[in-house]
Amino acid sequence: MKPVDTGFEGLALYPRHLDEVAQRALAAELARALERAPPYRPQMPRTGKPWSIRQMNFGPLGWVSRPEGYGYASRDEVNSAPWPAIPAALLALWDDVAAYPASPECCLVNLYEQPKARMGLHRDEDEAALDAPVVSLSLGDTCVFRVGGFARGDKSKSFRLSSGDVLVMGGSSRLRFHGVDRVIFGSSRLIPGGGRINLTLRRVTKPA
Ligand code: MD3
Ligand code: FE
Repeated sequence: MKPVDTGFEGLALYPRHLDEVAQRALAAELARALERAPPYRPQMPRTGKPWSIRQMNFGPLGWVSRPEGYGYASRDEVNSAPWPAIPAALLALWDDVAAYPASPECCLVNLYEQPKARMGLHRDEDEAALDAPVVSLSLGDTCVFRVGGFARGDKSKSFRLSSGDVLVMGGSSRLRFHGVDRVIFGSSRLIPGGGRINLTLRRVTKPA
């Protein structure tokens, strides 16, 4: 399917890229994986303030936020284990839409489990491979997310991301500010108990 025009060069939205059956299968696989590798609540650098979402990672590198700072780590220090492998369905999704000659190294799992859960305006800029796009899949409740410019105060535009939607942020949009303003709780029945799961795939290191 062709992406819809977002009005931002390099920012492509694929509505319902995953159908209901694929969404259910992936949600079930994630539930099993997250039972063995429990998500944790990240903390803000310096202040240690807890985030409103919980996170987990799949893949050789995981993105972490700790009082000591944030960045990529090769192990899960909270669960004292390597991060689990990226599910095959997500590697296939990357191959479908990323148009990049190497695999993703990180799949960050963001869990929006309560009505107050949000993600403040930020840029994804901890990766050396800034030529690779960021590929993001939404599951469960719809969210309102915001894409801005290259400085914090630039004008922004908001979009809805619903279950099965895939967003590709590449080219000149790779370093735009973005965030999740709110989740519309109860808008989907995919996840038992409600909420939203975001899976964000990233290439971190430059391919050899
Ligand atoms: C637009 N996650 O994990 S995905 C993140 O839905 C993150 O949980 C959000 O931002 C979430 O870093 C938003 C959509 C997204 C991701 C990256 C972008 C939109 C973007 C980069 C540039 C522009
Ligand atoms: Fe982000």
